[in-house]
Amino acid sequence: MPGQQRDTERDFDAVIVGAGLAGLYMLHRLRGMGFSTRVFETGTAIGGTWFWNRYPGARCDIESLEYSYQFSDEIQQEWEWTERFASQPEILSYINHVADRFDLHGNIQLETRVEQARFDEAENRWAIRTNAGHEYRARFCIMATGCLSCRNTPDFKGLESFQGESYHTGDWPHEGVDFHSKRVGVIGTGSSAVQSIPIIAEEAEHLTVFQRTANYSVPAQNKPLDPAVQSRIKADYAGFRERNSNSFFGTLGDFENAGPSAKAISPEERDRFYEAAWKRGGVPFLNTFDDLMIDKESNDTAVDFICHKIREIVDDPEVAERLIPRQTFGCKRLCVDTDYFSTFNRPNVSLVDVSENAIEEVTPSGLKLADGDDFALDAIVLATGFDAMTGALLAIDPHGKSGVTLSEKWSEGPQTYLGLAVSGFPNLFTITGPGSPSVLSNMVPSIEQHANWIADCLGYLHETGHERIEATRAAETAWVAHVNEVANGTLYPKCHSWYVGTNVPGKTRVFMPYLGYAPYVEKCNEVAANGYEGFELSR
Ligand code: NA7
Repeated sequence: MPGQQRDTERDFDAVIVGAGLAGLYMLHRLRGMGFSTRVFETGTAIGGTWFWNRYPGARCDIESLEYSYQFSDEIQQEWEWTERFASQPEILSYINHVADRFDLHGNIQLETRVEQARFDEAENRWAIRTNAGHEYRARFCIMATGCLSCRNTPDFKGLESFQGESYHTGDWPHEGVDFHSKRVGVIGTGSSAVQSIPIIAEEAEHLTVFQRTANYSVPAQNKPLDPAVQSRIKADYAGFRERNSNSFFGTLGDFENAGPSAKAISPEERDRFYEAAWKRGGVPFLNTFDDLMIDKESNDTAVDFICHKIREIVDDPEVAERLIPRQTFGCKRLCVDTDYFSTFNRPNVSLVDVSENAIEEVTPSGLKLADGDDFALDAIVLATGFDAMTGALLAIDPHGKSGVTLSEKWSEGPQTYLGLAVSGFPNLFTITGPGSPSVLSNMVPSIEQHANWIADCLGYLHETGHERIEATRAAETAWVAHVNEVANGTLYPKCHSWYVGTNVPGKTRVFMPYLGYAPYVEKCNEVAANGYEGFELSR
């Protein structure tokens, strides 16, 4: 606890794993409370997601004025966003600006991967081992490892034998990649692919897109941020934040609710609302009607609208049919694009369906499909996503009480209390862990809410003379059941997606995020107000 005597280079009140938006703010909070804190970060610099994902076109799909910290009104007021949806370089500059302003760098150890974390029951401390073989100790271990940070690279036969260049969108070279006069293959059609394909297509001699599942995408309608809009929001930033945080997803965006049900109005009127949402752009399209993610028939009306758009945009009817998604709208993360579908009208772009005819192997000169078709390529882009929500946590191999590992505990899917703590793993916290709104909310406010909750909790433990906190098994079981019950009342868990872990072979199918930001925050506040209900506190 603050002020205790110990080896200040190896022994801390708290260790934070990860120096992205979560780790940085957590550090700021704890340091401000007098806790000795060390952040370990694998990367050569801070920024997390926005450090690694530098692929062409990488951009946030939440509006800039919302996707930012609110803990400092000074930063809120002085930082000028230039676009409606900020690009990766702009977000990374913002993160560095915040870290410089609050002088955070001194407590961050870069190029250090945490390889194991073990709870020492006798001492009530975590022993944290890094890739350099060093061991650090801390009363509290806080995972700020990100929900989409553990890359999913399919186990393609022969990948190592490829003579050209290969890249994963989540580990893009800092110096950029020149695709001019290259035959490029992009594998995947999720958000990373949808953002990068139109830009790679402009450079490449030829681009082949290998699509396993066609995805819904709506236009971003990104544009320079109108200074008048920015000033208006800044004039009442607190009110703006408040309105967002009271909403179901913790973000409102530019959006007009057209009513409780897509079925309640005439098809013509409905399409007028969809058309307006399409023109406004962005993920809020999903919220046009309240029942889009609850009622399959209503959902189908959005499907019809978007499929009609795809057929309208794409010239070749056969290509258009291949681009038409077959799954429930929105149950895979909705993509937000700039010119994605129209890119398939370019003469140098082709679309290959690998849903039935899978990629069999990577050869020294390209890709081969199951039916023997092969494609000569100079570069392969793996836009194949992440082992979402649990991958980065499990990679740290946490060992809790009695040496039980997190992978043993989560063999049937993640079990957490509030997505913040795990029974059997005292003094361990997970920022935006599975079972919290996380990826189904605006990540930055969710991060701040978790970091504030954890900081307050640590302050409470200190003041009340407790050294240890652990979620009870009963509270955890009830929470996991509640997360599932809420999700099962919707269409979200209905298809194959990283929300349910089915993108990673062998991963147990469980819906991982919690649906409902505002009710979730209320629950967390209640738990704290009731003396950390559902947790066991001890000396
Ligand atoms: P996603 O959304 O998980 O997309 C990955 C894509 O890669 C998706 O189209 C996958 O098809 C495809 N994929 C994965 N493995 C294979 C194999 N073996 N063969 C062919 N295709 C494959 O990841 P993103 O990086 O685009 O986006 C992640 C999130 O980051 C995004 O939602 C935003 O929140 C930010 P599948 O659909 O599984 O059939």
